[in-house]
Amino acid sequence: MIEQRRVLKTAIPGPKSQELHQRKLASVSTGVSTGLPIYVESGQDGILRDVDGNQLIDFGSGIAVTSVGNGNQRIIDAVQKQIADFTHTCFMVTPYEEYVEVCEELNKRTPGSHEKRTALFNSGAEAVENAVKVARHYTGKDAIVAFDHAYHGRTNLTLAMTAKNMPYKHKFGPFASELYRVPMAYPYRWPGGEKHCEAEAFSYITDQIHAQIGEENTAAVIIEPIQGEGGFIVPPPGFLPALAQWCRDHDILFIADEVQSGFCRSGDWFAVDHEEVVPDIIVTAKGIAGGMPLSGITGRADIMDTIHGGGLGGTYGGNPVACAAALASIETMEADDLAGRAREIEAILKGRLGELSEKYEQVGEVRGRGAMIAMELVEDRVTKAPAAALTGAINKACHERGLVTLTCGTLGNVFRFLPPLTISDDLLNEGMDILGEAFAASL
Ligand code: PLZ
Repeated sequence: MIEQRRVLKTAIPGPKSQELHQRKLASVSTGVSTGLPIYVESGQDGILRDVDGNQLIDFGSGIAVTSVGNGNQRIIDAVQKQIADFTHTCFMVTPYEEYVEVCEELNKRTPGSHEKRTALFNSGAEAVENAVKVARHYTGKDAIVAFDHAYHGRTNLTLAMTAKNMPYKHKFGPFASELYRVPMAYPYRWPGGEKHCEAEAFSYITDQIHAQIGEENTAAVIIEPIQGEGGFIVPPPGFLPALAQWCRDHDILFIADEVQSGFCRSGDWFAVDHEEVVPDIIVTAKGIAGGMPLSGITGRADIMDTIHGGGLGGTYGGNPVACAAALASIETMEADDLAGRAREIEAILKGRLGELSEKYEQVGEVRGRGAMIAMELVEDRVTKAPAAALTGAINKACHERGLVTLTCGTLGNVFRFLPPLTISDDLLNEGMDILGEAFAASL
């Protein structure tokens, strides 16, 4: 057990971390960079302990993964038992119950009461790729529509769907074809103003698909119901239901990428649940398995079961240890009402960020749902010029004070909060105190 308390024994990063970092620089490709080079020794709930004995408050959850907390006893027990039983057979060679049970859980908990089927993979990007494969196979159409500010992964196909050039796409092309991008319903920056965002975005997007691609050529529209890496952009109420309905009316599949927003993160099991949107296919990963690599696509049975035997799979997809962890995570979320906890976290974070927003004109907007909250920073509220340098400076100042924070946004000016759902109120508030100090020190 790690005491849930911030402890700073050395400067951040400390000498042992610095030494490890020298080894990293000499051994790991420059392509893989680290935001905060403290080398982690152990972690539990709201705390990460580094090799120098510092205890940092975790506002990142390894990018929205450890929602049930590091050091979660249910996960430890389930993983240890599964490792002792067997670690791998390959589900396509000789199957096992844990895989089936995770699929049953996903079919049951994802939106919609219709018959569903699931397939499991390893990473979010791999699952997104498979959702695209299934959509093209089922519809017999090629075009896939993604959005400005979208993030769907780093593989070649998903990079074609990901919006941001640096660092993801730069010089890594050419990218897969038949991927199209349309504007996102981004209330804070909608040209016609926030009030008109929903209606204007909907007609702009559907007109563009009609004119530039053709509904009859469009296999699927894929959207993050709350955009993650792109800046925690929450579309205006009504936008997702209208878009999903339009897709249905035109035999286009509506795919929700809930890799980041899913599994209680947004204050409900899935972010689409807030507006009762039922996707044809939902993509899940990250929070599903408490840190073990696992992802899935869950879709209408009639879609998922058109795929020929052997058409989907992979050596490790639905690995038994990852599945055991997923079952323990889901059990924890249910037993401990982590969706409810995410809503409590939202209230605390939005309260504290509201105070910052009153104090500093640079806080352009506070937005998000559950334990997926962000503030967008601007030079001033009139021009809304993105304040990327300030965002980076505050992030660094938080790190130095023992708070693990993350930024995001296509323009690099969004500060995001993704604490484990098991973090204590005290650590949340202490983290927000640190943020306030870091803000003041960075202006
Ligand atoms: N879809 C919505 O958020 C992963 C990326 C971190 P993988 N987001 C974190 C980085 O810089 O690589 C993500 C996501 C959404 C898909 C993915 C991809 O998931 O498990 O990283 O492949």
